[in-house]
Amino acid sequence: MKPRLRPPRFSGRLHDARTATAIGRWLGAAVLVCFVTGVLSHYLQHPPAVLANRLPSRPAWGYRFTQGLHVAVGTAAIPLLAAKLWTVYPRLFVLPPLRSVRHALERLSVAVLVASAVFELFTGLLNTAQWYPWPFSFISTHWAVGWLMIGALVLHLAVKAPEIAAHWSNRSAGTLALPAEDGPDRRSLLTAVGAAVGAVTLTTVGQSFTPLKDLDLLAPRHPDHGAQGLPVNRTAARARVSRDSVRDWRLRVDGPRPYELTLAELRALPQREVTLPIACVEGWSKSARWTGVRVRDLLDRAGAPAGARVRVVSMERRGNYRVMEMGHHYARDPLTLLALRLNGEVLTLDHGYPARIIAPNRPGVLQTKWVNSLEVL
Ligand SMILES: Nc1nc2c(c(=O)[nH]1)N[C@H]1C(S)=C(S)[C@@H](COP(=O)(O)O)O[C@H]1N2
Ligand SMILES: [Mo]
Repeated sequence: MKPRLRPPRFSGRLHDARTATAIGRWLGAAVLVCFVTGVLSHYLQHPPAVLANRLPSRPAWGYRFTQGLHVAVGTAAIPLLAAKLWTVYPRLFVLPPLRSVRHALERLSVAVLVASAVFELFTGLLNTAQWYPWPFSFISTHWAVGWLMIGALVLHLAVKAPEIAAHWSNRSAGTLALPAEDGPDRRSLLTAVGAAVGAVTLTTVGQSFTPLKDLDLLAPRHPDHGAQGLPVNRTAARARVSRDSVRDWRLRVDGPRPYELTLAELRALPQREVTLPIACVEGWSKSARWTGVRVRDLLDRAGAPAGARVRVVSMERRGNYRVMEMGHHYARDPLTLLALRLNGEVLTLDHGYPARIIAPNRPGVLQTKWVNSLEVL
């Protein structure tokens, strides 16, 4: 006689619905925060036509906050997801595997939810390290799978709503029946999960929340590491911009009254100083002091209409961030500069010498370095 394959038996209470709900609440909240901040980030970077000239340039710290939150909460969601999967994995062994059409659909939706959540956290984490060991585009795939994940989550919450309600708190009806001696086990597990979340958060959040920068041991970037006290994402060497190539540099401003300026002429114009952060999409951010000419003043001189959008083109030959566009709220904001100096010194080549854009409430990728021309649209 063949030995019958017997499913493993799970007796501990740490795999029950109350534990799954307790961890699931936090994980669900984290996924929602990541989704909302992710959608925001996407539309700030790739605005559809209706938004292109409507995006607000304030609050100046807006993108720094929402993207810092996106990456911090996404990082914290990794131990939460691991704990949640450990809590529910015995359900992989339910027999029979498919009981009804409804049960089959429910299992399918959970499979989609698990796969998309694992995919989002994995690709997001590797993106913070700028590591892309896959053949697809990170941005469009992370964006599309985010929608898949949120759809599967909504379905999951709807299907599980009665169970979630029954196990929402310790005092919920379903758990009163549990033996009292199981209480401490669950508390230990939840404490351990909380400690793991606290540990990954405290050792990474300093990459953006600079009061905690001294604890930033695990994040790929440290806010203090980089020339002139600011990290560099893409170096001049990688962008193929050299000292030689900027020697005879001139700024061109195209508009109703086009003109050109040498660096000396730009330096002779009224200089403004602003304090604004670079907030990289990959999660690090840092505030700095920038000095330069208001973009608004440069546009006025070219006779640009007040509501016009502006295209900024970099000297960089190739690269996804060579050309950038900004709506009039950014272009007209008195904080938006064509910066020539950073923290009191002339920009280094890596930070965009001879001139770069710095604007409030914008993703770092749109803070164009090595600016060649401004075009009124
Ligand atoms: N021309 C150009 N500008 C660019 C980039 C680029 O690749 N090319 N990278 C951007 C990114 S991703 C960030 S986060 C900021 C970083 O500026 P920093 O290197 O001065 O800190 O510059 C932005 N400006
Ligand atoms: Mo960036």
